[in-house]
Amino acid sequence: MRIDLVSIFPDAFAPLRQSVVGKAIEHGLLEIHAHDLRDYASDRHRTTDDEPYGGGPGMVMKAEPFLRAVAAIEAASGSRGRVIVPSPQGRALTPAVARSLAAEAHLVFLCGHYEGIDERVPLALRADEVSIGDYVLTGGELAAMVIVDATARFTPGVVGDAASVAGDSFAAGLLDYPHYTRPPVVAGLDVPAVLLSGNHAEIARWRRKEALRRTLRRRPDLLAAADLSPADRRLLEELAAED
Ligand code: 9D3
Repeated sequence: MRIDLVSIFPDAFAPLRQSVVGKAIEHGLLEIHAHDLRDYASDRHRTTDDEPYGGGPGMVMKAEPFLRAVAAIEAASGSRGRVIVPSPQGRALTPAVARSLAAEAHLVFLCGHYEGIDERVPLALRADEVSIGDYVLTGGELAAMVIVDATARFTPGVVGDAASVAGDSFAAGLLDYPHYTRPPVVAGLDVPAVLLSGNHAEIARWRRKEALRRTLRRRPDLLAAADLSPADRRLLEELAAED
């Protein structure tokens, strides 16, 4: 997959060269190009924003630099790509959205600042606007990196263990169970005995119960939407009886 990112802060994308996504780039599974929006401005001050039509506070990112950047990316790559505009007004990023983006050969992210981008950019490019949640960021760059990271996990070969993507907590609709590794005592806290028992059926049952316990306490909204087996419902009854 090829990913192009357009921003007035192209250096902000440096973290993508690290970690799991960085490894995917090194292995040739992903190709990432960061572009400076100012390179596509038309005046000697390299202006990329202007006052809002209709008045009001702040500045709006001009349309033409983004449109010229997308045209240059298309000319250089030989494909238009699916254009994504990270935006607080977008549809929510979910595992299904990330999975659908992972099926594309080419993604182009246009990152805004200030009050946002001229509405004719997403209209002209038939872009998808995507939000990463109900909180306010200062710009689209961090959101673009979150979307790239969540998408890259669904690209075959990026996450070493495919079972870890398929068995992912959100894929199952529940929060994950608690994890432990050596040593057996940390800060006076023991590892739950069942995990040292070697009884794999009991371990699987304990993990499912703890996943249900956490989801019930922390994310009852997820639990309401999850499709639960009769065994899950019995575990939930046990949890209800515990307190
Ligand atoms: C200060 C301007 N705000 C007026 C009420 C609106 C606003 C515009 C641009 C708020 C934030 C931003 C910058 N945010 C993003 O570009 C963004 C974002 C976000 O802020 N939250 C969640 N997902 C995303 S995706 C892109």
